[in-house]
Amino acid sequence: MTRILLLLFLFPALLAGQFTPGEYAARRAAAAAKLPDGAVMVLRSAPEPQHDYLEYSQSPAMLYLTGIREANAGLVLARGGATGTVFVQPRDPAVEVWSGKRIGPEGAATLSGAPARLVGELDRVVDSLTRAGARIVSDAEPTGRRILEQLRGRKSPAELALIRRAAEITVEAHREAMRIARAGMHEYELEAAIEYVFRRSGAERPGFASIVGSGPNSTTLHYNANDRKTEPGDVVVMDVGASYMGYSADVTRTIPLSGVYSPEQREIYGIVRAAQAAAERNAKPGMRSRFMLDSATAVIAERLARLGLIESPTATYDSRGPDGALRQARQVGLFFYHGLGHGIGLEVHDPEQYYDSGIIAEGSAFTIEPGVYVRENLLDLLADTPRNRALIARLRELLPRYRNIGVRIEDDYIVTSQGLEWISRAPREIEEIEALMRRPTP
Ligand SMILES: [Mn+2]
Repeated sequence: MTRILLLLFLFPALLAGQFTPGEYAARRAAAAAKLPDGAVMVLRSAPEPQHDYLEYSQSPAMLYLTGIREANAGLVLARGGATGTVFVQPRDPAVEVWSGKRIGPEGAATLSGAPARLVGELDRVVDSLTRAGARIVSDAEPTGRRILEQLRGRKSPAELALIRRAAEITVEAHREAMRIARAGMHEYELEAAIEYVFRRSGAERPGFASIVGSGPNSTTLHYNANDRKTEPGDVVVMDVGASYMGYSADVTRTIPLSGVYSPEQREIYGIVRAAQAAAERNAKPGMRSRFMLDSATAVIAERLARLGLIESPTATYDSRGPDGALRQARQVGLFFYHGLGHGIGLEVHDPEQYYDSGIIAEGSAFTIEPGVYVRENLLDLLADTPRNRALIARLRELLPRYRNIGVRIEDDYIVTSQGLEWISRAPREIEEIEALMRRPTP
């Protein structure tokens, strides 16, 4: 196995075949076994783009169970129905002049390991199944979605190899961004450099809209306008991921545009990195996934309290809910306000087996991504109550020092029989990043 994987990395082109027909057949058999009595799973490919000549992207469910990347395709899978049947468009030399070669039923059968028919017959097949009393289950409804989530939450070795390659490409893109970044660049210049490396390396596209947020934008979680001109003294959060053969990585680095972190940026960066390290120590196979979040949050709370940005690690404040009512919320949540991580795979937020089991296990692929964000409008978010007044006074004094520093560090991990493996080895320690950004002065 090791030797096969090694070959795959030496010759990434070999990955082009992606999965064997046997693997697709095994996935369908596993899905069929989970179907309730009398149910038949019917999948249809993602609809074609509404506008002409846009890129087509297959639905993850179809891709997972058949490998078919064409539009106008389908799958019918009955409980106990062996391999299922795939449906595709006919070969058509006249149309193929315009839109490229179709695989046709023969190619679809070879690819998926299932008997293949023409997609024109799909509706008739579904009608007759319905008439015979079958309950049709699609991937859009809870039963079908649930079955696919359970299967997709545990990745095969072949899937992990693709995720590993997506992460490697993303790491190279981060290195390139670190090499070229300088104050005065627009965010989109970094975005372009990153996505150039993706495509040049064989990734088909970014797995999600690239986030390149500098200065105040570093504190906005899903900022992706990427059109601000950077300034000296800014940090820039780059949250990006290549999609390789359909599998997406998701890696974030936060770097100083001037090439050197300011003392305040170092303090915040150190907190986030320490939180990530704590979560990593608690991310061993067999451990409760909850420990990752708890340990990271504890580190952030303790160190923010030391900086004085919160009153104590466990301190709370009056938080006004959408209904206007006040409730107690943890002060640490004013600075760390998103989840710690998620599964990665065919979707950048992919199903993950620990969502159900609560336990980290072999076959997992997930991120760990703590962050601390000091928003310039933080005080506007605090209700003016007697309880909050001391906190507001404290923040009014401290915020200017830390304002507009948003730091997120996100890495990708897989769990194999060897244990947890960090697969997104882009520079992430302060010294490593500053060293890569150091340029000879002209
Ligand atoms: Mn993420």
